[in-house]
Amino acid sequence: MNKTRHFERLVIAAYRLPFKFSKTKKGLKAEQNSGGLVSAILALSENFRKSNSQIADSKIVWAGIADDLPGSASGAKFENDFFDIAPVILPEKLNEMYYGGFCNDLVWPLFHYFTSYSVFKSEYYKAYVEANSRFCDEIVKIIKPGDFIWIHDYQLMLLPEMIRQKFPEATIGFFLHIPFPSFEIFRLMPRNWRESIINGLLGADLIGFHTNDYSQNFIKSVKRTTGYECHQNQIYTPNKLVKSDAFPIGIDYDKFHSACLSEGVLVEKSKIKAFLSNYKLVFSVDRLDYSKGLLLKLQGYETFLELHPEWHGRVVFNMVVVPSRSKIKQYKEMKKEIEYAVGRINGKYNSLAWQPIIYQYKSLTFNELVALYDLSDVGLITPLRDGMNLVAKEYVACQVEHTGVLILSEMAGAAAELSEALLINPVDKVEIAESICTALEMPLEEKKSRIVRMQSRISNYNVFAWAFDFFDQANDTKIQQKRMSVKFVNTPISLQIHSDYQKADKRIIFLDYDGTLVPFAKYPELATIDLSTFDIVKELAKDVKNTVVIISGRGKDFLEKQFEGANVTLVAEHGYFIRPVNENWTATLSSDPKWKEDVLPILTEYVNRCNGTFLEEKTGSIAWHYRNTDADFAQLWLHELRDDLAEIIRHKTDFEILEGNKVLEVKNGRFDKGQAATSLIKTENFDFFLAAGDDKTDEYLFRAMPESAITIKIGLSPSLAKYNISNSIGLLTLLKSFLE
Ligand code: GDG
Repeated sequence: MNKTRHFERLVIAAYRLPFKFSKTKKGLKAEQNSGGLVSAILALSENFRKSNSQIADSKIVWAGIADDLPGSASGAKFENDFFDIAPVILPEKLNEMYYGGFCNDLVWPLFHYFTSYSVFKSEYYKAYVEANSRFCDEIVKIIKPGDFIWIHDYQLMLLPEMIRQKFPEATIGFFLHIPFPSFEIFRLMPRNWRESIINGLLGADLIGFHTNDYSQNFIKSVKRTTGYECHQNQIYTPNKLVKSDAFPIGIDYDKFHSACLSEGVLVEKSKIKAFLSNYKLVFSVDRLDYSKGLLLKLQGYETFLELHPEWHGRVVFNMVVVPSRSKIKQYKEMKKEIEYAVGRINGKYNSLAWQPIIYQYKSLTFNELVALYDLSDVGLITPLRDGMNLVAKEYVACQVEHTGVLILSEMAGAAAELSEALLINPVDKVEIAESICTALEMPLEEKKSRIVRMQSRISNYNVFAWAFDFFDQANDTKIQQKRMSVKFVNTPISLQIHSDYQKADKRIIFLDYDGTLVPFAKYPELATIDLSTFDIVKELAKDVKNTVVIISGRGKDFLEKQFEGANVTLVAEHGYFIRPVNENWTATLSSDPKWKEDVLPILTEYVNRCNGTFLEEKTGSIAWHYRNTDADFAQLWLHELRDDLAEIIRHKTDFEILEGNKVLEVKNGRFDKGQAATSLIKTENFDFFLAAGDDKTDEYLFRAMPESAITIKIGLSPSLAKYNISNSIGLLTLLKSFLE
């Protein structure tokens, strides 16, 4: 698993530090915090020491909040053998609005689909931005080249981009521990909040989720929010490629599995057996949270007792609820309701010899927890939503004798990997009840075969495999970015282009219009050229050594209007019309407009079907624009439209469907930008060729250029062009440099 070293040092940024601090006579004492992330990273740090891992420095740096740190210690550094700690100090009020407010009153419920619990307050959002930027301030103080910055969870979704702004070359990974909801839920956030979250996350090189569903939800939200091009799990932002993928978090399997036979656990097991050896045991441990489905779980167990009286006196449900967010009113009420339900069920079924539920509201020690996992016949894990749920995996790891059965909610991320569990819908009381019965009565052989399969899976993809898989993919993403950026017009390349330009005596420069010289607008007529861009083109065209060609899919009137007063050659409608400097327009072929009678009704039908789309009719073509409609929705119609059009133009060899940036165009005649460019190139003996364009129709142009030409794709997607420039601004900077 451990291969070449990818990074020098691991820097973790997570909301909370892995330690609690307390003052002692000797100074500050640090004690480990509990929780899945802390255990995972602690296990990793031990692994780094033992093995030749991908990270050279075995000491991890951890930036996080230390709310128990005395104010005077602000900015201090704490070190132990495993960690250097960079404490982030937030004023209490800010933390309340940020963590209590935006994180736990909005993001947590919303991302767990509890929309009615979500509170949308602008002061919460302001605090979220402020707190993320304070994290950024601390981190930029400590990061060094070669660091891998790994940011964790929903409290820090703006941080990747904030760090990227200060360190454009940094390697940044982000991992979300909770679900990423469907766009329908995510879009409930005000537009600028959700845009900043998406852009914040896209500052990372790699974004990890527990499941493929969450990753796909995220990509869909990226598409809908930013319109960036996405291919499978790759997102092409204007600056770089970003990857989004599933990395189901694992546990330290061996630690749990081997603990079952440890001295400490054996002691705890004998204590439990002393009281409960006559009963079958059902067990659950959850943080007190509405996402965990605690009340419904109790109702499921109650239904089991109702439907299966034969189990009365023979089974005990050990329900442990771990205190969490206990200051919040909603949580206090939930605790009361749970305790009321436990009391009611016990009251109904208790006898002198038997109590059906043993309820504990507390934290367990590791040994107590493992002993309960090991001894319990049924693990009852029934969250309404859960990013992953480590408890389910830990329960499976502790089945050393293969005698337990896991009942697991299909709403937990873990369900994707633990398919041999009895999967239930957590709101279905009867299904929970029947699954408990099935689990209790399951033959040993079947239990064993289910557990063994799950154990094999989670022991292979354990917490180390999870982390190293993430590091590997982050490294691969960096390599892929570099490969792409080789094509980027960086400073040495632009100096070379500039020098070639200076040396040349007869230059021809082809410039596409939309997306190349001018950014896209909602409607084509709104995308007009601004004065500074016009001046650059006009000045370039003034140089007698230059032939500047504007080569576009636009109609001739529009282009004429935009470039009035500039000595440029105009190519309109993808090469259908050409107007050399000081000459009139000529059509490259004659066309009978009757063809439109066949095509127009079909395209009009799609305008009516697909809200927000519209037609642009030109002399030699008709374009269906779908920029202003939902991208996924339009994709669905596109398939159908292509089919319908293919039917019509099947027998017409001189018809073509052209696909540009959010536009599908039907044209008749074999003409394209490439043919137009070729005819212009032949007119003189040019010794410098430059062509810039942004969409598929420009690929004809690039293909027609001679080998020596400088071809530039605007944007990041794959292209025949030699170079890429992120956006129009970059191209204009290059063109402007020619004038200096
Ligand atoms: C978030 C996501 C995702 C619990 N009680 C005790 C105790 N624990 C330990 C368990 C487990 C961890 O805490 C809980 O992890 P979960 O995954 O179940 O849940 P969240 O805390 O909500 O975690 C979740 C996770 O992040 C990781 O990405 O799986 O979906 O919500 O390790 O063992 N440990 C001890 N005593 C307890 O009483 N010693």
